[in-house]
Amino acid sequence: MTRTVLITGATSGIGAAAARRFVSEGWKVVGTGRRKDRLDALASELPEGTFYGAAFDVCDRSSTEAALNALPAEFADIDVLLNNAGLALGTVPAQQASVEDWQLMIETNITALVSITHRLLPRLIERKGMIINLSSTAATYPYTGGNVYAGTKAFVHQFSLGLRSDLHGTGVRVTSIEPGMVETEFTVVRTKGNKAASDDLYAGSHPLTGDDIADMIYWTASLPPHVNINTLETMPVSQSFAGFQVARDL
Ligand code: NDP
Ligand code: 8X3
Repeated sequence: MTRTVLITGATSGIGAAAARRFVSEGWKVVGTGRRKDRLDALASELPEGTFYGAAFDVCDRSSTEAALNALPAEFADIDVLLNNAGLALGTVPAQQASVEDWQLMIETNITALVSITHRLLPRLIERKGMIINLSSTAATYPYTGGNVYAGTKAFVHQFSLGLRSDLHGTGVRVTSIEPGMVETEFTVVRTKGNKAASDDLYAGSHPLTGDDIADMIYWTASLPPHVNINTLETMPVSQSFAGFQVARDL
């Protein structure tokens, strides 16, 4: 039986790689994102009938609802919800950060994610489906400038575990995927278009790729139905942990 995954944020990075991976494994994919041209390009690249693009802003509740209501019948039976759409904005300490950036991260990474999850839960329960959420190593390991972004990802981690508990006995699986550095458009977005800063960050570091994370996402989804991966934390070998900082003479 062909299964269907709905991937938020399929226009680039991890979401686009996951869309290609699921289709290559015989799944149908509903891919979302604001950039309709990217969704159209993905639809043309993939075999006919395997990909349906739904262009909407996840922060706009009525567009989200309209898009989900308008899914064609052959893509409407969602088995897996991959909550991937998200962003970081800014790398400066809290005391220099923009509150508008903070609000947009909270709206995208938390409010939209819980709203779409709530909307699809009845169908996922009916189909004994699965929810895969994109958290981050930032949920666990603080770094300067991570502030609200890291907080949103800590929410995603804990929400995922809470869902596991609430969905006890339904057969619905829930996984929190928690990567470190993955080279995507993430840093271009975070720096508001500074491609050079993004290139500098990843240069020579052999970061994880969208395809690496798509492999892990697909693996969690393809395990037998009695197996649940609660959290999956991953980093490139080139990335690890640093110590605490100490201020003198305060
Ligand atoms: P990209 O910037 O490459 O992709 C982000 C995706 O999210 C895009 O498809 C974008 O679509 C979508 N998106 C963002 N805001 C909205 C919105 N308001 N409405 C609809 N879609 C939106 O980044 P990644 O692939 O790296 O990020 C994917 C997820 O992985 C994010 O949740 C991120 O926090 C997480 N992550 C990333 C890591 C990394 O190092 N790259 C590490 C750990 C976690 P569009 O712009 O077309 O709307
Ligand atoms: C993305 C990884 O380290 O930039 O979530 O926060 S990091």
